[in-house]
Amino acid sequence: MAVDLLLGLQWGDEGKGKIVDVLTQDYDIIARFQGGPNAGHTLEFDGIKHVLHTIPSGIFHENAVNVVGNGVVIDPVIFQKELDALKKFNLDIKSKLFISRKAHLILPTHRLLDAASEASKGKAKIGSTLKGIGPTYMDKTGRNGMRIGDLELSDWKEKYRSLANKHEAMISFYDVDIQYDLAELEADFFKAVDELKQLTFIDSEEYLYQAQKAGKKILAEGAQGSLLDIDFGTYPFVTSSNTTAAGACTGLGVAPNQIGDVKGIFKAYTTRVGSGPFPTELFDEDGETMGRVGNEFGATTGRPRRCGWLDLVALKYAVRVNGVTELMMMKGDVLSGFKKLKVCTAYNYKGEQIEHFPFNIEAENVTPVYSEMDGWKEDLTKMTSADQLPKALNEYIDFLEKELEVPIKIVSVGPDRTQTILR
Ligand code: 2SA
Ligand code: MG
Repeated sequence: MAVDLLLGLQWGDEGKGKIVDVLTQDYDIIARFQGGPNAGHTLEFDGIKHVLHTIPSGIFHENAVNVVGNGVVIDPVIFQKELDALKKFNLDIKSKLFISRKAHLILPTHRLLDAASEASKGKAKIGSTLKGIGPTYMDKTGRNGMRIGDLELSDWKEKYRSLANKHEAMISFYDVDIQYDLAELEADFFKAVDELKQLTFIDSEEYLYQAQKAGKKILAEGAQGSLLDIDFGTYPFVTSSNTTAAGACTGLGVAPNQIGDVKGIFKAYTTRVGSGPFPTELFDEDGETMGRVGNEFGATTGRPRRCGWLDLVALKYAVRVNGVTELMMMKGDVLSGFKKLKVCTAYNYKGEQIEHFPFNIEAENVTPVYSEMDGWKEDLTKMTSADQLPKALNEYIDFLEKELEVPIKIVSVGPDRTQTILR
C-alpha cells in the first residue's frame, strides 16, 4: 500500500490539521515527518477547537495510530502539555501514539539558543517561534544531538549534561541579554522526560514498513509549508527541516517509490507569520479584512499573520517541487464579500516579467503582476455540496486548476470538520 502525503504549499497555516482530521477516516496510520512544536495544527469538531503541535492530527479518530517520525524534533515539556490537554478526551494514548526512537530531543538550552540567536540578529531576525527548532536540527546535522532512543540508555543524563554545558558556552558567545534559570528549566525537563518514557517508543521505519506490507493505509502529515522548506523556501527566512515531499521519505524512512497521492493544501489567499519576503502582501483594508475574517493569528505564538493575495508563481513552484497530484483549497469563505479578487500570475523581476520562482523574492527585486477576477458575496459556510458554490467562486477555482494543472478536490468553507466540500 502506498503512503500518501498531505503538505502545505504556502508559508504554513493552510489548514493541514483540519484536513488530516477529515481524511483520517480513510487511513490506518497518520505520521508526522518533520518540524516539532513550532507547528500549530487546529482542529474543530463537535463545537470543540483543539490545537496540536507535535502530536499528529489523527489522534481524535477511534482507530487511527499516530506516529511521530524520526524527522520530528520533540520537546518533552511541550509534549507533556499537549498530552495533558488531551486528557479530557479519554484517548488510549499508549496504543494510539508511537514515537520514533530516532526523533531528536529539544533540550531547554536549545530554546535558549534560539532566543539568543534571534536577539543577536536584531531587525534581521527570522521570526522564529522560539521553540528551539533551529538549534536542535543544527545539533542533528552537526552529529551532536540527543535522540528519543538515548533516553532508554543508562548514561543519557551524562550525555545531556555535556550537551547542555556546551550550549551554555554558546549562549554566552552570543553576548545578548537572555535571562534564564537553567536549574528550573531542567527540573521541568527531567520531569517531562520521565512522563515521556511512559509512552511507546518504536523503530518507526520498521513499523511503517511492516504496516505498509500488511496493507495498512498511511498518511504522512506535513508541518509548516513548502515556502518554509530549508532548501526550497525563502532562505534564510525558513524553518530548519524539509517540509516538501522528499522530507516525508527521510523523515519516516519511506522509500520514494512507495509514495502515492501527494495532497497539496493552500489557502485561497496567502498568509505568512514571521519575517521574510512576501510579494503579494497587503498593507491596506483588504489585507486587514482577510486577517480579521480569517482569524489569522499564529496557532502556537498568537502572532498576527501577514495577509495578501494568492501568489500563483509561488504556488506553481510548490506544486512542482512536491509533485502534487491533487489540491485542496481552504478558506474560500474568507474571501466572500470582496468585489474584485486579485491573483498574482507573474513577477516583474528586476525589470523583466518572469513566471518561475526566482532565487530571491525580496521586495526590491519583485513586483507582482496580477489578474483580476470577480468576487462573490454569498456566505459559503453553510454550503454542503459543490453545486451550491457561487458562479464566481467556480470561475476562480477553474482558473487556478488551469494554471496549476492539478485538480482541486476539496473546497473547505469553514474551520469545522463538516464544512468540507468534495469535488
Ligand atoms: P522556527 O520556529 O524556527 O521553525 O521558525 C522559522 C520560520 O518558520 C515559521 N514557522 C511557521 N509559520 C507558520 N506557522 C507555523 N506554526 C504556527 C502556527 C506559528 C505561530 O500554526 O500558526 O503560532 O506563530 C510555523 N512554525 C514556524 C516562523 O514563523 C519563521 O518564519
Ligand atoms: Mg498552523
